Amino acid sequence: MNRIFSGIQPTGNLHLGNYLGAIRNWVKLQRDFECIFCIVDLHAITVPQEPAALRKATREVTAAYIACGIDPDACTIFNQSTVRAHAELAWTLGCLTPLGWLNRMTQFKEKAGKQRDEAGLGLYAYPVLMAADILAYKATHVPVGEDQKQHLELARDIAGAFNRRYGVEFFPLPEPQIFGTATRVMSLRDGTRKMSKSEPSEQSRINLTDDADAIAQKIRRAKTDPHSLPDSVKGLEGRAEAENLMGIYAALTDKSIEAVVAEFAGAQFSTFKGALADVAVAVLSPITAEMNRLMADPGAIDAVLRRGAERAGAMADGYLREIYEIVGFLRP
Ligand code: AQP
Repeated sequence: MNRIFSGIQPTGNLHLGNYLGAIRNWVKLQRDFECIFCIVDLHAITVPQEPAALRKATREVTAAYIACGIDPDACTIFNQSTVRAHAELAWTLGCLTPLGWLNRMTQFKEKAGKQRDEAGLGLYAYPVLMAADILAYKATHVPVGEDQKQHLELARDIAGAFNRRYGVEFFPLPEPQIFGTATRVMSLRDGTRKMSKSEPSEQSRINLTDDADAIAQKIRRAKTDPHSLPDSVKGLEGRAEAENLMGIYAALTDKSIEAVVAEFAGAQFSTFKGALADVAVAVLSPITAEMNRLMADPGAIDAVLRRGAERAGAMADGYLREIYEIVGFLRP
């Protein structure tokens, strides 16, 4: 059976980008794959997190997975720090990852920015931990957005390096699971930057916990340009905000961008934004309601995570024992 591993960092409120770019696709995958969906809290602390906020976000991401349609009985849902194999395997894999490979990672350069010497070792080693996440379960497929493609390439290289170093065929090389419709959702305040949990402006993103009024208000205030909407897809070129909002509408309604452009050709942004707010509320309201219902019972969320950790731990510990055997660690 092909096996999927994917995860989201509990670094704040999940937003429309996480939903359209990741979770919505995972819901479809659970029909055809054995799925492991993680809340990657070890990754989250590569940048500073307030402990209480981290705990709250971990439950919130779990609730979001379930509210979006991930079945906790059919899939394994757990938080990363509860399965020790992630951190342990990251060390083993880190020992055979050349620094030159890590130096090429663009996400580190973006996140560390000019303060490179201040950035933590964890942020630098983030892609090695991601490789460990995937390889700890011998996952065969990883759904990735555009931004994570480079890290998955590295995970494949690290898997190959392990197999070569020890002369084994232990790790499968994980394949990217690309979605034709995978959407890169951009900020509502700047169509050239991706919608992000850690962006300070609340107005830049639609959170899965936003109510209908907040969604409508954020869309109404979304940045636009002074022109009416184009009558061809080519007319979206150089109009990042129009392209983003129309792309979101297309993703939410499961229509092609061509169909959406045809539907709103020549319309004013105000008309289009009204329609966009309606579909966003229609799609997100049931998710928000279900999330709120789940969040009211943290004990039940913790039970899901505990069950997931047991299942994931059993699988990963078995592989880790084999890996330690291959590496030559004595188990006295
Ligand atoms: N704007 C987006 N459009 C499409 N997909 C997105 N994803 C994130 N933002 C968008 C996808 O969501 C998954 C989980 O991402 P993550 O939380 O692990 O880290 P991230 O990609 O760094 O997300 P954020 O929101 O930008 O978090 P912060 O601000 O903490 O760094 C991934 O599959 C990602 O592609």
